[in-house]
Amino acid sequence: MIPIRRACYVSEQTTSPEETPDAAARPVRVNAWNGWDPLRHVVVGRAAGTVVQAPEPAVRRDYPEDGFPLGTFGPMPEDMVAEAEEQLDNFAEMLTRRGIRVDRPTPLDFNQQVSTPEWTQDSMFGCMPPRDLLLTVGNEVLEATMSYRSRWHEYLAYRPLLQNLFDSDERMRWEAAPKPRLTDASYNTKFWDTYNDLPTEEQLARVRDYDLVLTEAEPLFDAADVARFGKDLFVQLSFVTNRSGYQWLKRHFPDHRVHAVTSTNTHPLHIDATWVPLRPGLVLHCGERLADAELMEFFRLNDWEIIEAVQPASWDHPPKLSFCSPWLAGNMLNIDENTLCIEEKEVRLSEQLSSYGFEIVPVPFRAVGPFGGGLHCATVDIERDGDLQDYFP
Ligand code: ABU
Repeated sequence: MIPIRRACYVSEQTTSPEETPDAAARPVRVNAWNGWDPLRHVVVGRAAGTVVQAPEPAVRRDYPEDGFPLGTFGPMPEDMVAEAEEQLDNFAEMLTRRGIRVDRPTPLDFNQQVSTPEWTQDSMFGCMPPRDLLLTVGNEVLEATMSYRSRWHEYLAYRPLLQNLFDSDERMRWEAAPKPRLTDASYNTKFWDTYNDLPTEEQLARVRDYDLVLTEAEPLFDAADVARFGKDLFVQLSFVTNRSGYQWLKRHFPDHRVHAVTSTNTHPLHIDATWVPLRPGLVLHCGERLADAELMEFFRLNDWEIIEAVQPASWDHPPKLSFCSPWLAGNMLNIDENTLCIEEKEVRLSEQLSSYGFEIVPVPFRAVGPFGGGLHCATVDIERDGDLQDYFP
């Protein structure tokens, strides 16, 4: 039985304006090993320019009632963009007021045709979440391969920022995984013709056996499929991360233990609402998506407590045009190991986590969901205090 009590909310600003340190003046130091050490510097994404992308083999976008029926594409509605931008800006300002340095990407015109010598894609996506694209491990920021053609060029929105990190911190390692070819050989091109009509058990068997839309023609991964717990990195095999992507990560981080994981999620897409690091010894698990037995055993053997997340408030009302599940509720940002930013309507989840001693910062963020994610997706930590530690000795 999950103990529930009233959440302990903290005010969004802990210091008076005169006392608030000038976060932008902080010297740049790239350093982050986990999801809970005290946050000093973060990237917050932008919704402007997001496009419901043109058809491509990796993904099927079909919103007949919301205006983007299968095969059509175009910019997200202006009122939705404005609301999401406002929530992202307010979130960024709140973090700045807490003394955290905040950087933002430089948007591109995502509503344009793009190509490589091997394919042409009628539009980009311009998906908001920087978490999908960038992975900070220690003093390294790694650009993921990505696996949608519509996201192949998205790294360009982050290049000014990465260049600045590189110029400002001489210890920073700037890495990019091999740019994928993304020819038809990278996809099971008939996958979406049948997958959504399969019985749930059959879909789950396909997830377990990792027989999904991506082939193993080349390494593919999104950074948001990696959960960082110090020396241990957990990589979810998903619609956007294949076994070869996991192998690449394992070889790229030889000093880490890199684990491949699956869960009972019929539509696995990023680990950060399924298996969420909270603090040393405590992880949040989306109970509907049973984690593989080996993963559970690994945590339990090391005396970690696994909290089953309560049902999200957004259960009955997934936002219009959103391709995220209601479990986005668990997609939260740690300010430190005692303080969590949680979407303001997720009161039951806030109460649940408050009962474990967390202070909760409620953040209005529902309007951002249709642009690709929640508070964790919308951010990438660049600096957190703390060193590499082994939490599973
Ligand atoms: N990166 C968003 C994950 C959303 C979900 O698991 O439903």
